[in-house]
Amino acid sequence: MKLYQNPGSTNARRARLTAAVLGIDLEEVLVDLGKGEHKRPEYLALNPNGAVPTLVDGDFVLTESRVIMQYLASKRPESGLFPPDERARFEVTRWQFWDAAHFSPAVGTVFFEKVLKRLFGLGEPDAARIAEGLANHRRFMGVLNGHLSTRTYVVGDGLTVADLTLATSLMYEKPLELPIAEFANVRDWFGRVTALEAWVKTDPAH
Ligand SMILES: N[C@@H](CCC(=O)N[C@@H](CS)C(=O)NCC(=O)O)C(=O)O
Repeated sequence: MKLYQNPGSTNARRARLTAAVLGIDLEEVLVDLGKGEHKRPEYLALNPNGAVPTLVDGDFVLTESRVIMQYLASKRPESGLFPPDERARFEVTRWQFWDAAHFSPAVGTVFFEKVLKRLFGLGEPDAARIAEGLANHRRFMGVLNGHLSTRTYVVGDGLTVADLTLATSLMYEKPLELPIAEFANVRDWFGRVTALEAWVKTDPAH
């Protein structure tokens, strides 16, 4: 299987991290976002959104990081990363949707203002937007922290793609100065995910 990816991308990391946990060797194809390779016609033919990641498995092309995670985990059902139990699968999907709709965009606002604007010369960070992103982030961290008050992992008793999805949204916690320490249950859970060998292996700085 081929994965079109960029190591600095959170969405690409979701796929790479899942593959690494599962011990699946992906043929990784670097898409240089700085050079605009994701907007070239040959790439747009695979992924019309012009974004990474894209998974190609034979004649099957799959975009959207969170469903790529489910697809990869389905290749190794015994891993439990996408659990066979129907309710557990819906729970996992619910948290992945929650991440895509709420958790990740709040962090994304802060990431855009603090990192991407500087990187691509898009002007000065907007303090009001940062404050708004952080306020939303704190609100959603409270939700996750409450959920984790009685759990080790987000769904069921073991690691699933829900954990990998949500933890990846926090991967830039240090440069963004995210207030993880204020949310003890999230902090402890995040510590468990970041202790995984696969997490270290897929760190952009690795
Ligand atoms: N919903 C998509 C989002 C993909 C996405 O936005 N990827 C970013 C990198 S994290 C990207 O390629 N951005 C380039 C662009 O949109 O121009 C997914 O989850 O795969």
